[in-house]
Amino acid sequence: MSDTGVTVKKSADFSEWYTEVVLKSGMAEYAPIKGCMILREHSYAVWEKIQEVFNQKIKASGHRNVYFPMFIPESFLKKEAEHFEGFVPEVAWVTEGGSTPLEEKLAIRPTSETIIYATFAKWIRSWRDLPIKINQWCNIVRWETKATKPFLRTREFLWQEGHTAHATCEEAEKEVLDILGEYKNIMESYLAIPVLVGVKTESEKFAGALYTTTLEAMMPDGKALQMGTSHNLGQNFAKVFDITFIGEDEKAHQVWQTSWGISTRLIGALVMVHGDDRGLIMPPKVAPVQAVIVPITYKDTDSTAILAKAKELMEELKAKGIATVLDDRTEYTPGWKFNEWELKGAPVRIEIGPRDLKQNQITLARRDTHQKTTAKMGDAVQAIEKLLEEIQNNLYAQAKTALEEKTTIVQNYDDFKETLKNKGGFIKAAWCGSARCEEKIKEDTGATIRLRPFEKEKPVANCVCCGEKAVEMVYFARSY
Ligand code: 86X
Repeated sequence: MSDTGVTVKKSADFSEWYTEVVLKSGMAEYAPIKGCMILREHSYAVWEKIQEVFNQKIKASGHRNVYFPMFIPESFLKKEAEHFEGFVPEVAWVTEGGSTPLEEKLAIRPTSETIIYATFAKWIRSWRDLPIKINQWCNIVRWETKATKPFLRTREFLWQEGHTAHATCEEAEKEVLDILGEYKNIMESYLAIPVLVGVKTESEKFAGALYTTTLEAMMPDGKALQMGTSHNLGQNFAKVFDITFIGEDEKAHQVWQTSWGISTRLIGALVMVHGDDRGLIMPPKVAPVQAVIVPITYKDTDSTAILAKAKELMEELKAKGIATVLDDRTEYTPGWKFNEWELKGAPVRIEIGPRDLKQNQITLARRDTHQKTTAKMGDAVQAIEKLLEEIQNNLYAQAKTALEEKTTIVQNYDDFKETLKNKGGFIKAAWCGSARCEEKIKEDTGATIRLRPFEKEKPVANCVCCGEKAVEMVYFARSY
């Protein structure tokens, strides 16, 4: 196998396969800084698509984008001492400007609650100033000590963080769920990745929150991946940062807040869930290149007519909003181009060769199933639009089946441990609600409660750990 293609099978060494795919497809490059990565054109385009979709949604519901400084004075972080303690080892600091020590050292934002909420306190005076609904797209730095992995865990990453302040608890509650719904839509309808939604347990939630809602996906190696979170912060930060308003009742109240985020981690999930032994498979709705036209021409033969047809088709497809590339490079053979575009995950390949030309048709190859079909030149656009839709749906359906296959209901602790060891995935089991059992299971098996589902089901048995009466069914898994 050449050094340009993927040399490791997804089923043979999942971790190696992943690294090869992100590097060789042109998504990412290691940076000359430990734990950091370069997002290249092919992944940044996916991020831009996510931004486009999410921006459109949140703006329609009255949110506005802003930008706060990336430097956070130490005293700000210390204001929420309780949550801060646990995060201290992950904070990167700026201590000098030029060669002059700073009077107060500055954190490079690990998240922006403190600087944003200190500002909210200045903006908010009366109920007329509410709600405030802002979002920022930015970079975040967390000095990870665990092993890093492109997209999934790097010391610097890109995300959006939304921050809102409301007059009532109900309004904040609705905001948390509205955003969770938008996240679910992006993950399922665009990235074609099915997710479970629910609430984190007390020990897994963000310490600054009343409760944390989460979206969790299943990776092919049986490990869960948190795809996004939306927190109801209650009045916790309002107390610390003194964010009060005079209500219509002319009395002082503290605001109710939410914060929420998704990150470039989503791109890692997309690679893991959809990729195969030939490389990436891009869901059409986020694919930077949705269709690639490869003219089947060879050296020393006249390709004028084929190229003319190819150009004509490209213009037609572009006019219909289909991201199309005509790969008319002469220095590569058609076969070489096929491999490269498969590696890059272009969902549809369009071939136009001498035979196609003669029959006034095109040959279409699907990236997901490798099926080949032909279409009359006059029906090309319609056929391609239909194919893109089918691929989008098929990728979701496949991922959904994989998620279901990797979800096991267990009744007792022996089955729990057996399943986790042999199969991994989500384990749905009855839980008594105690942190003690949750902790014991984590110690024994490495699995944590990923979420308590919104859709409640009656416990099928007693608590999988202690055997006492269970209060609910929850999802356990080992996770990234
Ligand atoms: C928690 C909470 C929240 C907005 C989100 O999950 C979505 C977007 N923020 C983030 N968190 C921290 O607060 C935190 C704080 C420090 Cl100082 C740190 F070093 C790491 C952190 N990691 C997560």
